[in-house]
Amino acid sequence: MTTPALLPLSGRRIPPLNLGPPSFPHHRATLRLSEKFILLLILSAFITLCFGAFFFLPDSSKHKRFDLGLEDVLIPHVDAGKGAKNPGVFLIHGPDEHRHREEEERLRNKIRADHEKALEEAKEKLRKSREEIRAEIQTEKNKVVQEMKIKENKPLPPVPVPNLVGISGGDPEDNDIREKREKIKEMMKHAWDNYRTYGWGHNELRPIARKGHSTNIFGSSQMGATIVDALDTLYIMGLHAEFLDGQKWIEDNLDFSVNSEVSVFEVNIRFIGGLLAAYYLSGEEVFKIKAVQLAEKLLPAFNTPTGIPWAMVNLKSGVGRNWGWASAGSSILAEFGTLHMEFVHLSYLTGDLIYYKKVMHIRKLLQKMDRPNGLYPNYLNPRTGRWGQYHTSVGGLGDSFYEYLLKAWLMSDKTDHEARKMYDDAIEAIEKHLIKKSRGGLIFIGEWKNGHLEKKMGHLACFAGGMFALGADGSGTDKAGHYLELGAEIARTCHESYDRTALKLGPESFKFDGAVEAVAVRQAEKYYILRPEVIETYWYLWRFTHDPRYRQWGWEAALAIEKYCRVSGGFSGVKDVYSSTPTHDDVQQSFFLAETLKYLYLLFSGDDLLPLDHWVFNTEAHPLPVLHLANTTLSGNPAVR
Ligand code: DMJ
Repeated sequence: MTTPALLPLSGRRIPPLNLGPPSFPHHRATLRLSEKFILLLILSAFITLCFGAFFFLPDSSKHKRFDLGLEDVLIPHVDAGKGAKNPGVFLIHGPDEHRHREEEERLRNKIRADHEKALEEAKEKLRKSREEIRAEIQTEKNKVVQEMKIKENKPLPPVPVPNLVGISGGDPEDNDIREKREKIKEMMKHAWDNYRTYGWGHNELRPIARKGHSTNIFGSSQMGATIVDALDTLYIMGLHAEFLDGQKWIEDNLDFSVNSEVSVFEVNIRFIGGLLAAYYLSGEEVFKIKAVQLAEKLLPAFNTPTGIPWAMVNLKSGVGRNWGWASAGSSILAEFGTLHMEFVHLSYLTGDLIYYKKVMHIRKLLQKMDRPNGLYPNYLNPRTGRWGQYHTSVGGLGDSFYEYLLKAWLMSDKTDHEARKMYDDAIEAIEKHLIKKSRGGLIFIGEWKNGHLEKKMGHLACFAGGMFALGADGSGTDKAGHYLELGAEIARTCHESYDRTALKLGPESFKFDGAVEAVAVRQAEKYYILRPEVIETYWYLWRFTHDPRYRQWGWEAALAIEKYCRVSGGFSGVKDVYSSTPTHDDVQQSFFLAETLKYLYLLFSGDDLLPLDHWVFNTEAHPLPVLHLANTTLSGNPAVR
C-alpha cells in the first residue's frame, strides 16, 4: 500500500495558510464605500465559515483510530484543494454532516477490510514452511529487480558471438542418403503440420484425438512446448516458413508470468535449451530475451538450505517442492545435475554471473560428498544435503548428470578440467560396478540398488553409447579406443533390444536374466514413446566411425516409426512393441521433433552440418556453440554480433 505523506518525501512543504486580511497598501485610502461594504461581507462570510468548521470538525479522538497508516485518507494532500480524490480534513467544509458521516463510514469499512486482510495474510504465512516463506521473499526481491531492469529498459549486454560454423548445409552427395534425409524432413513436416492444425499453442499433440495434450512437467498452462522444442530442427532442415510461424507465436504468446508449477529440469532442457539454440542459429533477439525471462523465473527453485534446487517451482509464486515419489523428499541427480550448459550460456549472454554461480555451487557441493563405491546416488535431500536411497543409474534419474559433466568440458573448449575429471571418475566407477556382459555376449548397463546390481537397462540408458564415444577423445591415449569400443557395444545391445521385438522398436526397459536378453518382461515396460536415445547413439557412432551399420540401423528405426507410429494426425507412441497389432498411446511427444527426428536427419547429413568441435548438444538435442571462455569474460564484452 502506498502512503502519500503530509510532508512529501520529495521535501516539498505545505504552503502556510494565510488567514490574515488581505492587504492592499496602495489603495487603502482610496477605497470607496461600496468596496468597503463588499470587503466586510467577505470577512463576515469567512468568520461564519470558520465558526461552522469549528463545530463540524471530527472529534480528535476519532482521528486516533486512523493513525494506523491511514495518513493517505485523513491528512490533507498539498494540493487537496485542487480536487484530490481523498479530501482531507481541510476539505470538510461547512455543516455537510451527511457527507461527513458517509466518509467516516467508508473509512471505517476500509480499516476493517484492511485489518481482516492483514489477519488472513498472517494466518496464511503461519501455515507455510520456512522454506516457502523464504522462497516467497526471494521471489518478491527478484520481482523488484526484474521490474527495475524493465524500467531501465536496458538491452542485454552485447557479447562476442561464438564461431557459428555449419548452421546449414550437410547435403549428402549420395542419392540414396539424400532421399532418406528428405524422407525424415517429410516426417518432420507431418508432425509439425498436424501439431499446427490440432494442437497449436498446447504443449503437445494428441494425434488421434486431434487435440492438444499436456503433462504435469509443463504445469497447468499452455506454453507451446512443441513449438519451442522443434524450432532448431525446423531451422536446420530449412523449414523456414514453419520456423517463422513458431517465432511469431513465441513473440505474441509465450508468457512465463503464469501461476503454474513446472519441472525445473524439463523447462530448462526443452525451453531454455530450445530458445538458446534458436537464438544462436537465427540471431533473433526475442529467443534470447525469452530464455532469460524464463531463467529468472526458475531461480527461486534454488532457495533451499543447501542450494540444491527443488524439482518443481511455481513460476508465479516461486514456491518450490520435490516430487512426492522421490526418496526421502530428495531432489533428483539427473534433474539438478542437468542445468550446467544452459546456465553457463545464460551468464555468458547476460553478463549476469548468477546462473553460473548456481550451477557451480551444485558442483562444489557434490565434490565434497562421500560417494559409495565412487558412485553418485540418484537422490539428494536439498534440506539436509544428504543422499537418499543408494540407487545409481545411467538411465532415468541419473543419465544426463554424467552427460553434462562431459559436455561442460566440451562446451568450455576443453578448459573445464574439473568437469572432465568428475566425468572420468564417475565413468570409471560405473564401468566397475554397473557395466556387465550377458551370457550371450551383450554389454549392458545395469542399475545399482543398495549394494545389489539389477540386470535391467532402460531405453534412456542407451544414450550412453553416444556419450562414451563423445568422451573417448580426452580420456587419455590408452583409453580412447576402449571408450569408443564401449560406445559401439552399447549401440549394439540397444539395437538388439529393437531387433528382438515385433515392431523393430525398442521397449522402455529390458532385462538380462538367464535366458532373457535385451527383452522386456513386464507388460508395463513394453511401450515405446518415440524416444530418441538409441538413434542418438547411432548418430554419434556414425560421426566417429562412419561405419555404415549405424545408418542402416537408423533407417530401420525410421521405417518402423513410419509404419507403426504414423497416423493421419501426426505420430503416436505404441503400448507394446512385442505385439504386431500395436495400440497407440495417442501422444506426440515434443522430444520426437526436438531429438528423434533431428538425430535421424543428422544421421543422413554430412558432418559439416553442426560439426561436433563447434557445437555441443544439450540433453534435448538443442545445439549450443562451444564457448571459448579462455579468450573472453563471463561478464559481457563490448564486441557485438
Ligand atoms: C528427453 O527429454 C531428454 O533426452 C532427457 O534427457 C531424457 N529423455 C527425454 C526423451 O526420452
